[in-house]
Amino acid sequence: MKRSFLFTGLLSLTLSMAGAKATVIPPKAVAPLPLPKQVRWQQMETLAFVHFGLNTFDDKEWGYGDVSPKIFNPAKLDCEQWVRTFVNAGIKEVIITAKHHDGFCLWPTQLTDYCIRNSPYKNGKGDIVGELAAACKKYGIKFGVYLSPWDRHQANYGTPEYVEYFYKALKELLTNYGTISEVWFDGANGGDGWYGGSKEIRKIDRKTYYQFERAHEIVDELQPEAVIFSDGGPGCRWIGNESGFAGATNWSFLRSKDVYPGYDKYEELQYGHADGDKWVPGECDVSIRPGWFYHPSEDKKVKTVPELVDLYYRSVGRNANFLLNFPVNRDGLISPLDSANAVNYHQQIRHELSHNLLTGIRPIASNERGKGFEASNVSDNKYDTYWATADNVKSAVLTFTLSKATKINRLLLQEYIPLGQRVKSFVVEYQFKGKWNAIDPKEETTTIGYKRILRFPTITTDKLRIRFIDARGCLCINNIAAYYSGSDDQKITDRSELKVEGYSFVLSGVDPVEMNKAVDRNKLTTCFIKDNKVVIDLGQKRWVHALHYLPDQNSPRKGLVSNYELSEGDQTGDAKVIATGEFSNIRNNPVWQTVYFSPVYTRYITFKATRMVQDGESFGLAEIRIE
Ligand code: FUL
Repeated sequence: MKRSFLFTGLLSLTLSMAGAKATVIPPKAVAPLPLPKQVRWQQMETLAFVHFGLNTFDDKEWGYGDVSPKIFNPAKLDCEQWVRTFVNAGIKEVIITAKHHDGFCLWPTQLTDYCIRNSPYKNGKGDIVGELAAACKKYGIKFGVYLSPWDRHQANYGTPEYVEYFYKALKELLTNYGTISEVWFDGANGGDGWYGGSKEIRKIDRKTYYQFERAHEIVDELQPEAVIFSDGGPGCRWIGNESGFAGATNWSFLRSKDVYPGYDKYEELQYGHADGDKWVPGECDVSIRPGWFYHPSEDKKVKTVPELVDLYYRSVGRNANFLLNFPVNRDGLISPLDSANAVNYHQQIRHELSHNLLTGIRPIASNERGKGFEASNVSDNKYDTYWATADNVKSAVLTFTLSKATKINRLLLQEYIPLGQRVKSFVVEYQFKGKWNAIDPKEETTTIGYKRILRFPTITTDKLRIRFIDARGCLCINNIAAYYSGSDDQKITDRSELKVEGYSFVLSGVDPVEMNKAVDRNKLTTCFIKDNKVVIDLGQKRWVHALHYLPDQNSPRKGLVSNYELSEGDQTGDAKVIATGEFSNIRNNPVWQTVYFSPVYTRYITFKATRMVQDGESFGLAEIRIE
């Protein structure tokens, strides 16, 4: 609290020093408020993630913790190549998986043998955390670390000793690598692991086991500039999906007592809590490929430029930061298509938002607080000057008159967040043939926050107005810009579709209406099966080599399979197991899951759920294909 007041004080001082002569008292801040470092964090807007480790070489998303470090040998590794890509893609910070759930450490720690010291990479002399930190320094971007609390390797995971180990690792990362700007604590915990060879399921209490208050103290002490990510912050929050988008309504607040890493009602995180007591802005994490780690089978599944552009608008354009993951490949490089698409999407955004059609236009406001807070501040391209209304004026209209009828299809708005997030609802209108019409952004126009960007079908007008309808205090708006993207086409291709057609089949014993939901090409209908297994009957013997499974896509998602067993045969005769495994991370990233197996010539495949994400739920299939 103290810090926020200090910050507001400093700002008004800065304003008067800049000559803006604030003769009128600035609006009072409306809590909750961001710390100055959270404002700086949000101003970065786009960030990179790097997932790299043993999984890269073992073709896994969640390593079990038992694979030898000897397989880790990225022969051409070049962190500068990564960072050059990020710089060219407009990215301001990178976060690396210093330790993922498998426990393997990318820095040469003495705390465990399960680290880069025991890999062939640079004959055990490498330090990828250090190499990346140095590359970031050289190219002027910020650097952050992901340290997984869950550790499937350590024998003492689940005991208090492991927690000490975790904090020692954290201290090493925060002491030896210069300035750390973000620390990522993942909420995932699937329970089972290698755990020093005991290979069992270990359940911990996610609220209390890791004693996260200690993490916060350590970070505050060793790296006071760092923002801490977790489901509940305190610096920034998970956005509740791993698809890279925020809710159109997005508050930067959370009820801090409710949310903890591993929070059950994580879908709320897309929107924030309108009645929250702490400032915890959203961060939208998503991978440029379907998986977080590199898999050769995904070389052709890199997100396209239009898909990345769309995600930018649905993250940065909805008051959140965009954290785009790059699965570094087995050479230790970002693959060419991933780099090209990231750089080209950034160019495209720059192109679409390059020419602000409102620059220098003095809008007319229905209410103005007074000198220093004029409406013209919204189009002066300065962050720290803003238009404010008088205390208690929570609705007002701002009208822009352009010099001639102009094409417009993007509108950008920013609230002056050092004084809080206020706007609850607004409408954008334009004049056409003397009449006011509303634009059609195809999403609700409720919150604004740090930044909101609306896309809408092109209008041609010389008069644009924004009607602010309701707010949590008087209005404080520091920027409004309008653009024409250069094209009227709003089409976005959905590449989450699986292209495989597959063989036709029936699910034996399943009611045909229910079964149809698993094959109807409609992702939103889900077939639920009471048993924990289903027999797929291909009608005749065929050569098959893959099963593709899409989990429930509705909210809340139900019936997700965590571990599976596939067998050939209908299990009435000689069933033979052909594959077993885990759909890692399916809860957070419910994309198509594919199991490839050695080709078999068979009529029946049995798909058995050996473990569900949520015990006791029926087995749900949004879609299924056999290839
Ligand atoms: C998840 C993890 O389980 C994934 O493997 C990945 O690291 C993602 C960013 O967070 O919760």
